[in-house]
Amino acid sequence: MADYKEFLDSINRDAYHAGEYQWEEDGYTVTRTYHYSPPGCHSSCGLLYYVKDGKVEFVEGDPLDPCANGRLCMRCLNRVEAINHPDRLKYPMKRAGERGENKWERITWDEAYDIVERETRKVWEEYGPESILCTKGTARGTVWQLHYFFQAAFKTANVAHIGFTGYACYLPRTCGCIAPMGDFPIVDASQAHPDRYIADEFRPPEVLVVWGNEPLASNADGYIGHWLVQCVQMGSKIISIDPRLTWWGARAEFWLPVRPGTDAALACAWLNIIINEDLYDHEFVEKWTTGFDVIKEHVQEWTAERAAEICQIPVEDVIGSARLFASGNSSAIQWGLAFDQNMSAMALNLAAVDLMAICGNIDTPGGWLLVHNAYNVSRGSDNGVKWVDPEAAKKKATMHYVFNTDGEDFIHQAASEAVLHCMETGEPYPIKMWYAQSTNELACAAMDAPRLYKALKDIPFIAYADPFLTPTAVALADVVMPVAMSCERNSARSWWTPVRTLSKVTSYYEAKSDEEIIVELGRRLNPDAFPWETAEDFVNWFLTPQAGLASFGTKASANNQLDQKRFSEEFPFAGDLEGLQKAGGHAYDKFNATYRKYEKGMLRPDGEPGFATPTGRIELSPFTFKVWGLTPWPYFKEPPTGPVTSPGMFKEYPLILTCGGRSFEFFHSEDRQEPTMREFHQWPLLTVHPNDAERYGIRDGEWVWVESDRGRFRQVAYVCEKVKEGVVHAEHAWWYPEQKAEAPYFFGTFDSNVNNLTRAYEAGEGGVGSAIKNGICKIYPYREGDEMPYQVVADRDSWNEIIPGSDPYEVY
Ligand SMILES: Nc1nc2c(c(=O)[nH]1)N[C@H]1C(S)=C(S)[C@@H](COP(=O)(O)OP(=O)(O)OC[C@H]3O[C@@H](n4cnc5c(=O)[nH]c(N)nc54)[C@H](O)[C@@H]3O)O[C@H]1N2
Ligand SMILES: Nc1nc2c(c(=O)[nH]1)N[C@H]1C(S)=C(S)[C@@H](COP(=O)(O)OP(=O)(O)OC[C@H]3O[C@@H](n4cnc5c(=O)[nH]c(N)nc54)[C@H](O)[C@@H]3O)O[C@H]1N2
Ligand SMILES: [Mo]
Repeated sequence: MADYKEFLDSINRDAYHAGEYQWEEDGYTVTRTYHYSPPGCHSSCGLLYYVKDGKVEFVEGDPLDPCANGRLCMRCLNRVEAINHPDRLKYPMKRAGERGENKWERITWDEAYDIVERETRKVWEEYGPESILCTKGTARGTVWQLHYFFQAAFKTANVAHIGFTGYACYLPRTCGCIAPMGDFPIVDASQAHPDRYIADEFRPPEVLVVWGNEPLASNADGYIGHWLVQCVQMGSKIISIDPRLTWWGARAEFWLPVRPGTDAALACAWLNIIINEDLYDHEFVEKWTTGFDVIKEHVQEWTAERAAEICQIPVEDVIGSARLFASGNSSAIQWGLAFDQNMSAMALNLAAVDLMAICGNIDTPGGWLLVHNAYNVSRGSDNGVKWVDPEAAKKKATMHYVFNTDGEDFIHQAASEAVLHCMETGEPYPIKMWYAQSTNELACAAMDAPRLYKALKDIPFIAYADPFLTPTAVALADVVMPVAMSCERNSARSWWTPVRTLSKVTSYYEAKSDEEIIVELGRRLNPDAFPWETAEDFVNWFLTPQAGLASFGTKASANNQLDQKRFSEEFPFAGDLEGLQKAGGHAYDKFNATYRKYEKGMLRPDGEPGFATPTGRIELSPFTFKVWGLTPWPYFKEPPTGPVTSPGMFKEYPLILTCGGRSFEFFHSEDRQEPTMREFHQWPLLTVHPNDAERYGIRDGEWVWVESDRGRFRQVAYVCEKVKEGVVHAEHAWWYPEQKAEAPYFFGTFDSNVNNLTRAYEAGEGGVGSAIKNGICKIYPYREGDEMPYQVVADRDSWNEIIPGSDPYEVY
C-alpha cells in the first residue's frame, strides 16, 4: 500500500459496514472491536469477530481500523484455535495432591475467593501485608487494572515482575527518557493521526535506525511494526543495528552486527563523530538543551576506531552510519529490548536521547513524537498507593534506591532481587503468600529460573489466575482461576493513542475476565477501594481522565504533572465504555497529533514553552540522573562475562549468547498449545552461523546443548548466516504443553530454558539493566540419554549451589 490514499479509496466501505458496531451477515453476528489479550500482545489491532450460536467461528482484520488497516498477524488470525482450545482452564480449582503433582479438584468461584481471602487475612494479621507478593507479566492490557488491584486489595507495595532482574524491560527506556526530556518518545509513523500517512504535516523519517528491536515480530510497546514498512515504502532509509540479519538489515544502507551488549560504545562513538564533525543542529542545541559541553567532553574518548574494535564492526561503517543518521532532516531511533538488557542500560538510553536531541529530531514529523496516553486516559502505577498499608509501604522490597528518592516512589514496583532476597533468607521479612495474574515466571520472566523455582516453592500459599495451566501453575499453585480471553471481556486500554476497547462477544465455561476477578475479589478484601458493582463500572472509572497524570504507567518524574484541563480536550467517552465500543472502539486526541509541543507550551505544568524537566530544556546530562545517583553522561561497560571481562572463561565458553528475539508464532510463553503455531515453529531454534556450526560439529535441525558455567539447556540448531559469526541466538520462554505436566517435568520448561543460564542478582548501575542478552556459552550436540535439565533442577535444585544471602547487595 505504498500509496495510502489509493488503499483507502480501494476499500468497499459498505461491504465492511462503515459506521456500524454490530450487524448480521450470513447467519453470523459480526462485531467490530479490537484485540489485545489474552492471549496477549502489546499492540491492539482492529478486527471483526464472526459469532454463531455463541461461538467465535472466525476473525478478520478490519480494513476500516486506522491503527492496523486490517492487517492481522498470524496469532490474531489463529485466535479461534486459542479460544476453543481444550487445554483452557474451565473452572477454578484447588490443589488435591502435593504441590507439583498436578492433581486438582474443581471448586466454585466462591470457594476460590474464600481461600484467597482467608489466606490474605492470615498473612495480614500474622506478618503484615508486605509478606504478600503480587506479580503480573508484561503489558497486555492488564497493567492499569492489576497495579491498582494489587495495591488496593492486598495492601502490599511488593508488586513485582518476580525474577526479572534489573527491571530489564522498557523501564530503563521510560525512566531514561523522562529524566532528560520529561516525556517519553516513540517514532512518528503517523499513528497519532486518524488519516495516518496522508495527514498534512506528517513526513516519514528520512533515516530510520532500527536498533536492538525487531518491530515486525514484536510489535512492541503499543507500536505496530508494519507502520515502519509503510515508511520504508515512502522512502525511509534504514540503519539496522542487530547481531542478527533481520528484514530491516537486509534492506539497510548500513547493517551493523554489533557484538551483543556493546551498543553503548557505538552510541558514544556516534555522539563523538556527530559533535566533532559538527553535524549537529546548532539552533536546537542552543535554544532547547543544556549540558552539551559535558557530553562533548565525555564522548571524546569514544573514537570510531575504539567503538569498531569493541563492537567488532568495520570502522568505516561506524563513521558512515553516524553521518547518515545526522544527515536526515528527520531521523528516528526505533529502539528495543536490547537497550534494557545490557549492563550500561541507563547510559545507552541517555545516549540515544542525546543523539536524537542534538540532531533536532524531537517532536518533529518523522522524528521522535512525545506522547501521552490519549486524552490522558490512564491509571498510573501509583493509583492504588493510598490503599497500601503505610507500614507495608515503608517495607517495599528495594535494593537500590534509584527510583525511590526523597521519599518519592517513582515506579511503584519492588526490585526483583530484593524480593528474592526476602524469599531466600526471610530477611528483612519472609514472603508468605504469592498472588500471580498474567505471568508465567518459570517459563519466561525469571532469570535463573531454577533458583527462582527453589525460592518460590517454599512460599506457603500461592494463587494463580491465567487462561491456561502453565508450568508455573502446575509447579507451584495451590489455587488456579480461569481467565477469560479477549473476546470474552469488556475492557479498555490506552497505550499511547488512540484509546481502544474490547467487546465481549462470547463466554467460555466459568472463565472470568481480569476485571471481573479484580472487582469481585477486591470487594471482599477492601470494599472501600472497590466501589464498583461490575467489571464495566471498573473500566468506566479508568475511562475518566485524571488531572495531574503522568504519561505512562510510571509516575517517573515529579515534574511530569500535567494539568488535565489545560492541555487536553474533553474526552467524549468519559465513563462511557459502551459509547466508545459502539463508536468503533477507538478515540484519537489532538495532543498526540501535535508536533513541537515544546514550542507551544503543551508539555510543562506552568504552560510555558519548553520541556517538563527541572531546567525546562532537554538535559543532555540530566539533573535527575544526579539525584538518582547515576552517571549523568553516556558511557559503556563491558558485559560481566565475555572476551574482555573474563578471557580465561571465554576460552572454555567461546561464543556470545544472545536470546529472546521474538517470533511471529508466539508471545513469550503463550500460544504453544496451538497446533497451527507449532506447525510453523515446532521446536525452539538456536541460530548458529555456518562457520561456528562446522567448528563445533553442529548440524542443522539437530538438538544441541548450550552450556555455560551456570548450567545448560537444549534447542534445535538453525544453521544460517542470519547471525553474526561468534554469536548464537537462543529463543526464550519455551515449554511443551504436550509433554508431562507433573513434577519433575513441568512440561519440559527447564529443558530448553535459556534462563537456566541468565543470572539473578546482577544488574547495571542503579540496579537497572541486566546482561540477559549478552552471556557466553559453548555448544555441542545432544546425545540420546544425556541428563536433562529437569532432572538436575528436580534432584539437585540447580547446577550451582545457592547460598542464601551470599549474593552481594551491590550492583555491577
Ligand atoms: N531469556 C529471556 N528471557 C526473557 C526475555 C528475553 O528476551 N530473553 N524477555 C523478558 C521480557 S521483556 C518480559 S516482559 C518477560 C515476560 O514474562 P511474562 O509476562 O511473565 O510472560 P509469559 O510467560 O508470557 O506469561 C504470561 C502468562 O499470562 C497469561 N496471560 C496472557 N494474557 C493475559 C491476560 O490478559 N490476563 C491474564 N490474567 N493472563 C494473561 C498467559 O496465558 C501466560 O501464561 O519475560 C522476560 N524473559
Ligand atoms: N511475537 C512476540 N511479540 C512480542 C513478544 C513476544 O514474546 N513475542 N514480547 C513482547 C515484549 S514483553 C517485549 S519487551 C518486546 C521486545 O521486542 P524487541 O524490542 O523487538 O526485542 P527482541 O525481539 O528481544 O530483540 C530485538 C532484536 O535485538 C537483537 N539483539 C540481541 N542482542 C542485541 C544486542 O546486544 N544489541 C543489539 N543492537 N541488538 C541485539 C535481536 O537479534 C533482535 O533482532 O516484544 C513484545 N512483543
Ligand atoms: Mo518485555
